[in-house]
Amino acid sequence: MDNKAKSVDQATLDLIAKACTDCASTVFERAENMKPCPIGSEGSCCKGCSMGPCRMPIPKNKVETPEEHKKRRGVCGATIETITARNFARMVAAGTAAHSDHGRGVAELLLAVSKGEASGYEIKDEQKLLALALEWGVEIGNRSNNEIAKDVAILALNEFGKVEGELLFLKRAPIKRQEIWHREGVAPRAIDREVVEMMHRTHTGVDQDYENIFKQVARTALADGWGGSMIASELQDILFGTPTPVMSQINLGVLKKDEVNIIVHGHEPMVSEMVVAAAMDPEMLALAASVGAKGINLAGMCCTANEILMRHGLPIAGNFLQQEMAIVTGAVEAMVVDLQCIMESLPDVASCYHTKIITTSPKAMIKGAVHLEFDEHHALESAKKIVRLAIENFPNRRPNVMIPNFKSDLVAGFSHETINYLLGGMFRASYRPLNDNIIGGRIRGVAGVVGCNSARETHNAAHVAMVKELIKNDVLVISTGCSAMATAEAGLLVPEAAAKYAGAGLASVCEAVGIPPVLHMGACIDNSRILIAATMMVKDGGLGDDLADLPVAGAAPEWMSEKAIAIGEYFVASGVFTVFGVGWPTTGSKEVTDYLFNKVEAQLGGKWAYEPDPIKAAHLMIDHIDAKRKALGIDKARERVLYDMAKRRELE
Ligand code: SF4
Ligand code: MSK
Repeated sequence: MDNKAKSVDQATLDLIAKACTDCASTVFERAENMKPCPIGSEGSCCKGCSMGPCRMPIPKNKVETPEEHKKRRGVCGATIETITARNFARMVAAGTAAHSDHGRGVAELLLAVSKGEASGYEIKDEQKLLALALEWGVEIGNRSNNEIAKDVAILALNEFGKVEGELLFLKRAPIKRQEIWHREGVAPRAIDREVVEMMHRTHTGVDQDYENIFKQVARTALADGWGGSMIASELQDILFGTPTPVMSQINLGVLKKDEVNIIVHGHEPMVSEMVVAAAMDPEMLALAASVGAKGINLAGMCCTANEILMRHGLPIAGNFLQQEMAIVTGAVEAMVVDLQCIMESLPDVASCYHTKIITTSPKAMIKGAVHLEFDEHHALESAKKIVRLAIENFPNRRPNVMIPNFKSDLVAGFSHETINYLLGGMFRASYRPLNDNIIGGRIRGVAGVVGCNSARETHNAAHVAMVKELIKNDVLVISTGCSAMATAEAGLLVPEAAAKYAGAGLASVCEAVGIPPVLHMGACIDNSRILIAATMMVKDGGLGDDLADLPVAGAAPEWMSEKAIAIGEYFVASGVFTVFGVGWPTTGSKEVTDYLFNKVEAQLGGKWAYEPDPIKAAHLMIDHIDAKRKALGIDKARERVLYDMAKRRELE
């Protein structure tokens, strides 16, 4: 691949070139040297037991006869349908486990804080704590915040392994949605239970009816979206504050030549929150000055970046495919990592420079990194150790420093509460104005565009192209994760982007409210906020009585992680049409793929689609939104508004 085709971001391209000069091996180079396995990528390989691995690809260059299809079985007799379903199911189980274990960690921290065992942390959003306590039936009375938080934390931890009942947050969904989950037998019970059952049912010789496997797939994914992820977002807001709109900057140009640069990378804000506090500590600032630095510059990477951006306005250095590029600048003293989406190559890249890679979690160690285990009970001390190590590394910078002069402004922090407030005001906070604008046709619908980057595609290209196409067609975009960062780097996360890129209807609403046409809603874990926002749209009325009735769609055009598949599945199981790009992991079985792309809609109201072309994918979403508008009887309103706009343009 020509270097220019590796990214649409010039800072990344400049650093890919620098990495070549510095002899640093990066993901872009490795992706060229390692082609994806064609059998694995279509889901046709099973390594479920030692009689295999059994590989059963679709015969190339010929149409498979029914007899040939029958012969595509593993040694144990498993059909290709069972095998592709099992592979998909295990991705969902892994993704759900990742998000949910994150959620468990936050609940454990809240419990420790409530008992006074985690100095440095405190309850920052009392209102949210009380609201959740009320929702979960925790007594408030004259009890202290810590007493209430203790009960809330125990209830949250109970969600992972309780012996009876269903997940508490399911009750947040519209009634009709809850009825669908019950009718289909997919309402999750306890989070750990669903993941364990998914792993059990996909063990060799257990569940061998792919449609039955997919019931558990839906239940497991719902345990992520309406369970583990939602617990993480809610409790993080209670502990660290609910995000409100904040201005900041993004891209590798946020690194500073004359300051100690520390990058916090991964997903959990528990570590990064304390690193933020430590970096502002006078003792640390004095130490930085003593080694000749003008200050300490903290920036984020991947979803940790989203967490500290939303709550502190700290800048973002980049998204998933930019993690090695940050080190290639030669200007990063330390990259502090916790969990998820961290490339094992980081210490190797860092060996070409002076950067220290610091792992902090006992769950995620990397050979070649410095391990400074983070102790939540002495959090600030742990964070200071990390910051000190970075400062002491500043004099070791080598001459090969090159910080690209690229950074973009952005506005982030659109939690569900913020959208509610911005649209309706403090005393009549509601989604009514959003619904009215959708019903009236100024806003055609809402799209959640989320997910990763993949080294199999041009970095950021699909995110930016898809989102531009959606907003041009008056679709308001809600974004999280690396997708939000991709569009931020392209300048779409500022209010001025509405006039430049959005259709006339959407632009008029953005201008009136003062919001960008793409709303940054947080990290991957915060996709659960999108579920809440969609639920509020249903509850405010006029757009049907289920999530599946809404003119909304979801997409992950550059997905790569198993977490993305879990997220997509909980969108589908919540009634949302969801389009993925890059590649589709069940193409080995036409029947299973057809089930996910069509048949599942009759059961759950949502369905999957695969379309690697981001413009075509955007139009699949727009067509779906238009079909939902028609079903709601609000398509005429839009036609009228479009006519008015056209007339207005003619006049202009
Ligand atoms: Fe092959 Fe069946 Fe073993 Fe899978 S479980 S590797 S299909 S024998
Ligand atoms: S960080 S899961 S690459 S969005 Fe959440 Fe980005 Fe995907 Fe990781």
